[in-house]
Amino acid sequence: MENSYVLPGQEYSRDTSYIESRITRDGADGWPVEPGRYRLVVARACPWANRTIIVRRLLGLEDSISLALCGPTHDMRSWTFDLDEGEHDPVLGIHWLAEAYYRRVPGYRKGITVPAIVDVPTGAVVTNDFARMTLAFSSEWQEHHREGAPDLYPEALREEMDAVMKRVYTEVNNGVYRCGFAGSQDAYDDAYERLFTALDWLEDRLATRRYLMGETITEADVRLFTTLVRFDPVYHGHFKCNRNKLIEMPALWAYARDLFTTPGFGDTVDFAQIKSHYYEVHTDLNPSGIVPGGPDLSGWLEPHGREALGGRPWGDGTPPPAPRTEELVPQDATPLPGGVASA
Ligand SMILES: N[C@@H](CCC(=O)N[C@@H](CS)C(=O)NCC(=O)O)C(=O)O
Repeated sequence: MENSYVLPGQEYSRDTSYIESRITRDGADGWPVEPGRYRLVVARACPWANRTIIVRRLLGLEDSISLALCGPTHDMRSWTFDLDEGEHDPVLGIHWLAEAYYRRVPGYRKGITVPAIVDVPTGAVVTNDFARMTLAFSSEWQEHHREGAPDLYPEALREEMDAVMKRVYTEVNNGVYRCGFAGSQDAYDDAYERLFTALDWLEDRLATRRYLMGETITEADVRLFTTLVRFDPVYHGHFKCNRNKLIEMPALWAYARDLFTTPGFGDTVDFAQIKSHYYEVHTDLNPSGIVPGGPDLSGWLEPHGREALGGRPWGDGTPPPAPRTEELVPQDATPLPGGVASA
């Protein structure tokens, strides 16, 4: 189940309390920045985890923070390492992600969620506070960024960016969940209205700006992208976000394709795992567990034409190199050739 609750007749409400310890340069919470010490646990299916995979790649933190991949579906105890040999994570040596949560908080009773960062020496979760994780990758881990890493949270844009990211979070990232898990017709109607009001705002905003904050890629784009890329495969049908598809919003669709073919974005997306997770795990919404065949993904590689808006995607930086072989998305789960971005 999602880390959430919904009572019949009520609006969906996300549980936003987390294990909030921070990994910082000064180690104030007991967890100092230290390359090789931490393991980022994700599922490619999850939009909140997808953010961390993208930001880790854009900043070149692969050598500093290792990656553990849970499979797309669950057993009774939530996420497992069923994709790994022997169904155990090779570094943490555990089958259930829950084990790392229990090492941190015995009997942990809240959602066993991804993304989570685990301290390898103790095997305990340090944080599952996804919103802070990526910003910390930008600020606290700066000394370990690759050469040419972009500035994803530029000082001069922060005030406006925080406001844009807040609206994107409440209305879009979480807005689709509010539609999908609405507990009454009224709650759904309200959620649907809010979601498409925000998508109309974004469609306008992106008609004249190459990226959400203008000229260059920022964390705000990462956050919007992970919802857009799931929109037609899952949110449109499974979550009833169906006023229109993403492909029917010209600016948003071209923007999403632009990012998809940008190194570090599309090459992290596994459409097969995304569909499998939502349609198989949410048995309350889809009791048959049947995963739909569509949509056709070939349109993702159609020319997007967004270069005409100008912009300097990486600012003073450079694109990241291709993903490492062991982190490639399987070819049958992506329209990208070889699972590697083509732009
Ligand atoms: N922890 C964050 C975001 C992470 C999150 O909700 N992840 C989902 C997957 S997309 C999860 O792990 N849910 C628990 C589960 O599926 O068992 C939140 O609850 O807002």
